[in-house]
Amino acid sequence: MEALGRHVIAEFYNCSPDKINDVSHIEKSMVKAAKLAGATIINVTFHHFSPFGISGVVVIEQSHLSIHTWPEYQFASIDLFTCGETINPWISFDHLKEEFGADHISSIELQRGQLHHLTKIPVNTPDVRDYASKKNNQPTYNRNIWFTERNDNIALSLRHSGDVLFSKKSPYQKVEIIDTCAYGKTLTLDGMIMTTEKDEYIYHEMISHVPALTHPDPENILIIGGGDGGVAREILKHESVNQVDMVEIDEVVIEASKKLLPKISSTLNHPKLKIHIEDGIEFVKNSPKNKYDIVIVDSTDPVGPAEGLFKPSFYNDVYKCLRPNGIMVTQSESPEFNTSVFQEIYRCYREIFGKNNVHCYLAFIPTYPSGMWSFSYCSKGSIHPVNDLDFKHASDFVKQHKLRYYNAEIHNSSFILPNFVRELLSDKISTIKVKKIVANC
Ligand code: SPD
Repeated sequence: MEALGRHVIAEFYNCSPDKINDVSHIEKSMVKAAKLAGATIINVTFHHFSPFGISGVVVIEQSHLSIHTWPEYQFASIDLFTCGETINPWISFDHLKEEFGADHISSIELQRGQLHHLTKIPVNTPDVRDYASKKNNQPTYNRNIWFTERNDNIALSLRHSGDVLFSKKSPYQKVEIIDTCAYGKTLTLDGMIMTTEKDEYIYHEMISHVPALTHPDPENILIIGGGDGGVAREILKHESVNQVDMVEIDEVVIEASKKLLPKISSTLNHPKLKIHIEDGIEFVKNSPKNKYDIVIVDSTDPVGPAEGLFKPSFYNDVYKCLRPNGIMVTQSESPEFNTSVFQEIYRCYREIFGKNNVHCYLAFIPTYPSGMWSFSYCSKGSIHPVNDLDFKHASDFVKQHKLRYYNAEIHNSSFILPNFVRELLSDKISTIKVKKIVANC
């Protein structure tokens, strides 16, 4: 041997985009490829980036097998470095070509640590070796698989089991449920976290009870989106509620939640709940005027099917279908993460509902980007979200239903905003200025 190791770097072209964007498939294929080549696996770590791209490495006793994928280019770059003479990299690459549906590959091979340039010195570590070999005679490895939701500058990662529990491409989006180590089962849509078993109550309690406990008699409720069932579950706790219309465009979301998120979807068969599988924009356009006491917009982020739910024409129609003292509450993204959408949407609400009838409130949701999430409370009549809270009634309600985040004190304090959020909502600061502040990288 003239070198310490062989490093084969391979380019995989025209891969199946779905296969090279599936972290579980990639991890399994890479582990098998390493084993087929004769390697002993020490550890694996794989990251799935939202919306696409996977990076990962299989650490083997003889060095490593690593990958980075670009599904949008149908391209994967893979390299295998081995210092073991028995390892055959071509067996690994043949297997991966097949698994990723690549139509061809190209490669180069480098000699690493060419002996001509090296001088060996004696290193005596017999005790350490003996100890290590006694401990490690049964090589095992841990799966270390990560889901990452990111934009250009911020990312949030959750470690998960690697086995996707539910995965379906609906006509609108990719619906998946993964099993995360820290937050339990997690619903993602097109790679964005929608809800997790562990922290879902924060969002669902705050988006539902803030309007329902300030409206004197909420009877007719409209939920736009909300297919996982979390908002319906909370709103149906209010005895005055007679009917809830829930308009979800994507029935696969409902299917996934019913199958795997039983606590969140627990009231999806409730007799007071009517589910409409259709576009919320059209539904609201065609709704009778003055019909609803409360409209809750539980949308996804403003990309894909939810884009239209962030447009003025939709909110004009919501305004019309509210009763004279009706309330609309929406999830209005993160002031920290989605700053321009946040500002834009507030400007729009103010134009429709009037400057003094739009109020922002916040909750802390660990699994949403930045952790700080905003909701907006828009009143068609004169109901005020803090002045009109019946504190005693709210506190009794909290006790009766054993709520876990919402309480009457939080209700009031959630409308007290940090200075930077106040500034974002003040007339003085423009979106352009905000963009400049954050464009330093
Ligand atoms: N970035 C996440 C925004 C998600 C808003 N909707 C969540 C749906 C939970 N019912």
